[in-house]
Amino acid sequence: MSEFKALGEAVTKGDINKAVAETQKAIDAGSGVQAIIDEGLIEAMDEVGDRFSKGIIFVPQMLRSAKTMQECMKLLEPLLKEAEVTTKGKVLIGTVKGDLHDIGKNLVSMMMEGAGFTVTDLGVDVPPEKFVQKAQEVEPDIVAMSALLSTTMPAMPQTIEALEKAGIRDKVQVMIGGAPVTAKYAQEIKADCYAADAGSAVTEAKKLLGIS
Ligand code: B12
Repeated sequence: MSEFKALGEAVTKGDINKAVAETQKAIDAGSGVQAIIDEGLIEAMDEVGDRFSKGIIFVPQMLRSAKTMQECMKLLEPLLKEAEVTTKGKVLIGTVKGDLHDIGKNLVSMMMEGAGFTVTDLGVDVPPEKFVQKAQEVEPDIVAMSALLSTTMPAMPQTIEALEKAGIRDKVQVMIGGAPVTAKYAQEIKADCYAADAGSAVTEAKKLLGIS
């Protein structure tokens, strides 16, 4: 975390003002947006998760760090979107039922938009029927689901089943991700694709749609 040590520390402490100032400093210094996100913000959030697991911090502190990261992302979002403008395809994305984690999902959303996809974001705690209803409405090429809790992962196959029942499963590609999700799990639940992070989500989305 060397280059972004001060930023990382501000995020882990939940010091919004300091973290936003450090993000701006990094942008002004010409650091790459991706590096700021990966080596500054995400590394810090991993540290936060680790401290939470060990019982050093609790939900309020975790929430404060999440809010801090979100405020930093507001500065980075326009830079991520600068890249491309043409529509590569339509993506419908949401965090599955019961799950309120949205930072990773938002990052995937932003990267997809930055890469030229048109993204419809359903937000968090999205039940299978809402995915289905919106998919019928916007006719996406890809339905993307995020889950951060092992207890909410089963909502992914439930959503796939709901798409099947509605007769639209074969009209969309299903992509899944989130910290506890794996490629093996994607295979098990017959999703079309898994990606470990927002960058590879874009690469995989392009592969799925046959775009280079
Ligand atoms: C911030 C946070 C919270 C915040 C969320 C705020 C928000 N607006 O999102 C709050 C405080 C609300 C929270 C609550 C809880 N949390 Co929490 N939380 C975290 C924490 C620290 C960081 C998550 C994060 O934002 N990471 C940064 C982002 C950028 O990474 P990411 O989400 O993994 O996303 C990347 C990839 O996974 C991938 N990706 C993500 N989504 C998708 C989707 C697609 C389609 C693709 C392709 C890729 C992809 O790309 C992203 C970018 O590269 C994690 C620890 C961790 N390191 O993951 C725990 C963690 C996820 N939480 C955990 C727990 C237990 C909880 C609570 C149950 C705590 C409690 N007792 O109340 C509640 C559950 C609330 C609920 N119903 O959802 C556990 C989950 C354990 C498990 N495996 O089930 C973790 C792992 C902490 C821990 N080590 O114990 N949490």
